[in-house]
Amino acid sequence: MFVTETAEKIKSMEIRGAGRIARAAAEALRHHALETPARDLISFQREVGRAAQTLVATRPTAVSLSNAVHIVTEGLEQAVSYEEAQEGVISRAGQFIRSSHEALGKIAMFGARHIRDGDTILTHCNSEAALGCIIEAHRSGKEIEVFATEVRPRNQGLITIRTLNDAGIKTNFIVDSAVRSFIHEIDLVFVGADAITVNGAVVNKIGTAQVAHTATEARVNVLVAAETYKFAPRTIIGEIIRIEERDGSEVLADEISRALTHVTVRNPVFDVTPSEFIDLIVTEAGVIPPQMAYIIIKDYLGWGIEEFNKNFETGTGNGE
Ligand code: RUB
Repeated sequence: MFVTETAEKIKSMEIRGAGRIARAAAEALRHHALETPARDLISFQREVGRAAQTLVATRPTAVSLSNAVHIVTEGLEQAVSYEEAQEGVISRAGQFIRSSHEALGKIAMFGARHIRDGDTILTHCNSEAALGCIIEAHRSGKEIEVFATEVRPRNQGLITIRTLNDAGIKTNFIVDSAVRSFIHEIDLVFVGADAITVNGAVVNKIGTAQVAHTATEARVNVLVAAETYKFAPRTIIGEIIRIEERDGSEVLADEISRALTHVTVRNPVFDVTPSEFIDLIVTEAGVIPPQMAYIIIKDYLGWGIEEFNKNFETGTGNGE
């Protein structure tokens, strides 16, 4: 079944990166709405609900995933017929995917304006939103150079340097721990985000906080490129973003760690960069200081504290 396959691919990171994960989940729900044998309203709602849960459970940190599922399934419970419910899921999924691509286009345009001719940019991990800005700056004729980190343990930096190379951008590939050594050659840091909390903290690939801290100490601006659906609505009600910790075998081969009986390999794959280490967040709704995260959650995602209060009042949920 397409949903199970997509969920497996997200878990194994064959599909990865917060934006791609979100679009894949929307596509899986669209496909499921068309293919599920459920042909009455109640079973259709149940089937889509189950598929949504399967998808959301795959990677806990990427808020884009739960936001995409929320957007695609919004109104499902209120539908009065099977046809209305099915049509709703299909059209909202299509709309989400289209708007996600449009958002990337706008972010690239806005972000590129912050890159000056002659700039050297450091990026960490592989973010299509961040790379979009860098590539757009290059496309518009600015002479730029990039430093890209390796990104232990899954080496997403390799995807980044291939993309930059294909775009014809001069790129330096460095190990993660070399950031401090090169920071004085850097004019600007550009990274992506898996989640942005109401206080403007950015959750992104492990190591981002170190990069941002190093950059701030060296007076280098840190820009985050993120679609508005990467902002985390539930942080308004105090929910903490869960940091995914993956298997230690991604860091150290089992045959080595098995022999080291006193050693535990820890593998958190994201970290939290506080807002004071971030200068600007480039969204499709505009370039904002991190302190404006609440506005994005409220005005652009369209569900804020009122929705959670409504849920509490009607007893329909624990604020979810
Ligand atoms: C990917 C990562 C990316 C964000 C943003 O981590 O941290 O910076 O997801 O990416 P992983 P994008 O490889 O573990 O999924 O801008 O492409 O959405």
